[in-house]
Amino acid sequence: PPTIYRKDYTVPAFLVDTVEMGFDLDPAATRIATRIVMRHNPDSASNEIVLFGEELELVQLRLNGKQLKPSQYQLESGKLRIAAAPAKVTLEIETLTKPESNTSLMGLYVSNGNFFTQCEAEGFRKITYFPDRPDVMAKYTVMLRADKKKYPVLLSNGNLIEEGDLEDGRHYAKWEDPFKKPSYLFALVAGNLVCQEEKYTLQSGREVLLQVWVEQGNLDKTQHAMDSLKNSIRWDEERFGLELDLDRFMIVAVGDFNMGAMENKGLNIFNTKFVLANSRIATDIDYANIEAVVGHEYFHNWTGNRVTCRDWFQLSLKEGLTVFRDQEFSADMVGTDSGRAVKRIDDVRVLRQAQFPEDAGPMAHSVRPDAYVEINNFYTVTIYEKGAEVVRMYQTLFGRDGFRKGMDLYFKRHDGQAVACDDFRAAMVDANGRDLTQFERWYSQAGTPRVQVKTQYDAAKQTYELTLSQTCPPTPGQSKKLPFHIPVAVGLLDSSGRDLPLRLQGEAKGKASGETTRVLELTKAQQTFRFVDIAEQPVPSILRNFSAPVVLDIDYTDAELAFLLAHDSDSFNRWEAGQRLATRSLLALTAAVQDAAQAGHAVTLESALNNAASNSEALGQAFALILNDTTLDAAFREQALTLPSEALLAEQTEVIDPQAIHQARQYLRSTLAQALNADLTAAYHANQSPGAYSPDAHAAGKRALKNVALSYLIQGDDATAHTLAQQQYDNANNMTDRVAALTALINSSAPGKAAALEQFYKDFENEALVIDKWFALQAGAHTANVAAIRALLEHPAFTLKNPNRARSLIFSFCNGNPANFHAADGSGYAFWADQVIALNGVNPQVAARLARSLDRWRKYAPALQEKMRSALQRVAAEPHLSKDVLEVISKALA
Ligand code: B3K
Ligand code: ZN
Repeated sequence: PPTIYRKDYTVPAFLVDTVEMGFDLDPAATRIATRIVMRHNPDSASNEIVLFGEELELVQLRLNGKQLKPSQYQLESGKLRIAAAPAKVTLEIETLTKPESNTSLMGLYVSNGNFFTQCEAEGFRKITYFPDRPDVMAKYTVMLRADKKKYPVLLSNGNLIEEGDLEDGRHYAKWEDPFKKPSYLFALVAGNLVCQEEKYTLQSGREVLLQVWVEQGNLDKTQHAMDSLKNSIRWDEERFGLELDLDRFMIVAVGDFNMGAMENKGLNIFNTKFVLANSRIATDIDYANIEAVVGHEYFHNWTGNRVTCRDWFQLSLKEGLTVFRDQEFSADMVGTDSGRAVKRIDDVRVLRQAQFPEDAGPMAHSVRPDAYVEINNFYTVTIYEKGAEVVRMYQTLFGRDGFRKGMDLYFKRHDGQAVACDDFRAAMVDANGRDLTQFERWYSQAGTPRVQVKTQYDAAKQTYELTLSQTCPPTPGQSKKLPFHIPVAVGLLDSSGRDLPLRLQGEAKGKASGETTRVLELTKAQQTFRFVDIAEQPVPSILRNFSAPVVLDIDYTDAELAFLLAHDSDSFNRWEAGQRLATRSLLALTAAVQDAAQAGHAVTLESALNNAASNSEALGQAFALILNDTTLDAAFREQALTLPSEALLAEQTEVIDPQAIHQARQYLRSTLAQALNADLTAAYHANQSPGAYSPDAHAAGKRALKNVALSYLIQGDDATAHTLAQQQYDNANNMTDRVAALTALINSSAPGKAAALEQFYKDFENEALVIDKWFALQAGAHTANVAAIRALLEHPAFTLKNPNRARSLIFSFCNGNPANFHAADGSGYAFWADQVIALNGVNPQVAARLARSLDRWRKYAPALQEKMRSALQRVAAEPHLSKDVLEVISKALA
């Protein structure tokens, strides 16, 4: 398949003014009549019309009223070309599609008997022939016709302007979207659905209609999504002055969906996972995710829809920005400083655990990529999460007000346009009067920069020097990197743990000087910053609030880390200090496990671990201080007590040894559980949240702390812990506690674990999202081996066709259970290859995601590498590979 390059971008030869569509909906064969009014683009030298179309039957093609003969156009490899077209063109196209056999879930498809569409990135071309590219924006009118009994609800973008009955039990609805949009934002929904609706008054006084559409029987699970939508609308008005531009805003939930949700204009389509919630089926994390995703899709209405992308290389223009906006929204919804820090910690965990490895692997790409084979493979953590970090850096550099000025200018200049990442940067720069030429490298260079810190205190001169240097490893296609523009937020703590006022040499007293957190701008390979009037040797707190997406190398003593964990005023770095301390232990323990394995005696392992655990006592004391500090929010304490994940540790070792990492982490967890048993038990009981369930941050934080305590206590695998977990399971009045208890049980030898698992299934058999959890829990269990996962594949409730279900079992195992997935005999890889191949035939996008599980294969020991390579080669040798899977596999093997 061909590679598409950013440098090859050319403007469209024809622009579209209006699109009128008529759908005769039928699952076996849907007929679509489209009228496209186009005119030549004066900026283009070409007069050839290029339309894209895939998996379509072309029934009719008329140009300006005349039917085109096959000799008058060219139809090959997904493109329909009409050469030497006149300046004004009306095309009338009739196509046929088969929605019920569309398992790719792109274009028009059927899910549980209802019709849905997904058009981003290139799904519209599976509906009709069209200039399906985001820089072609047009006004749409859509007529839907279908059987009234089977499909009583007919929805599309914009406003409903007409509806009525037809012959033969059919009916129609006509929708008009008043805003120009690219084809990827087109949507329709038809089916037997019900909605919760509410009238909502905007700050301007205008009234709008809000609806959340679901299948019958799910109306008891829509309130949280509705509340999240209203909060999103209000937040965007308050924080960015952006108002909902439509009279009607709809969210529709669908059970079969490739991604989280989709921001179609006025008709957002959501994975049920990010809509449906009540205390019975959803965990606190589900509630938080729903709020974030509802916010994200709503915020796209301005950042994505009103201003969209010129081409798909600019994807982060809308995604990075919109993720940043949803992160800020979620943080503001909690409201407290500590709540903001907890949200920041969660976001940084994702970045480090998923994006840093991507940046270091075969699929590494910059935030604005230069090339792709399949654009759907580039909806990545780099585009989304690193993109959000890049946007956040503008705010760190310019402040909230400066950032807002930049946003205002961006909309003033580009409303209604399809633009590029450079246009966003230009708006930020022009609104703030700063030169950010070098900052562009965040968009063009892939790879995670490393920043090294050296410090020097001069007691006589009372100066403190920070020398920061930066490097960035090579990535595919980019062997040399130029220095980045890196905002480094720093603070200095005195010996009592208080922040020192900071003044840089050469600065006058007053103004910025005296502040306790300063943002240093590292722009060269190496730079020294000298603070003056520093009366004593301070402890530095660097990269506060994670001010840039970099790896920070700094030599702290254990004592300094414990000091920062106890005192840093920056909650993020306080947490970070604890993580560094724990990582140090865990890496030493991992090495000890490996040494012992080489020596080859079980006895050696015990003693090796005990020796390597020498600093775990200090860690235990530091953790106890946090655990028992009731002035800290429970949510923050939970974050601090959670050890770095196995995936995160893996990235920090030279050669990944998944079993050694797992053993080391389990050993440290057990050691801590033993040392802190009394404190953990006390915290467990002190953080019950009796009474009616509420997903608010305070109550959720208490549950999180209680449940992390339980997860430590179960390490002992004794009767007391078993009883605690069993009682929590039996008495749980919400899914958070139930899942936590079940997780504890299945990772223990508790006598009731099999019964609990069975009961859970019976209790929630009719709740697909809970059955997903049931599969995921088992796939992630410490004891889950390949044979157990293969057995679950045969379970009657399992199907590859539903992405959530496939992810719950297969992805949870391949990505979330490293010690078992990387079994020495290679059985995990054989399983992986089988599933990639099977999914490739069903749903290429989902298959390609799974294909990425072996991205980091070169970082493992030679014996495992060999087995991974042959699994990759087996997939590569399959005939009929989709270009999605082909791109991922060939990059991995390159
Ligand atoms: N923009 C969609 C993603 C579409 C995925 C296409 N494969 C969801 C989002 O980011 O809001
Ligand atoms: Zn998005």
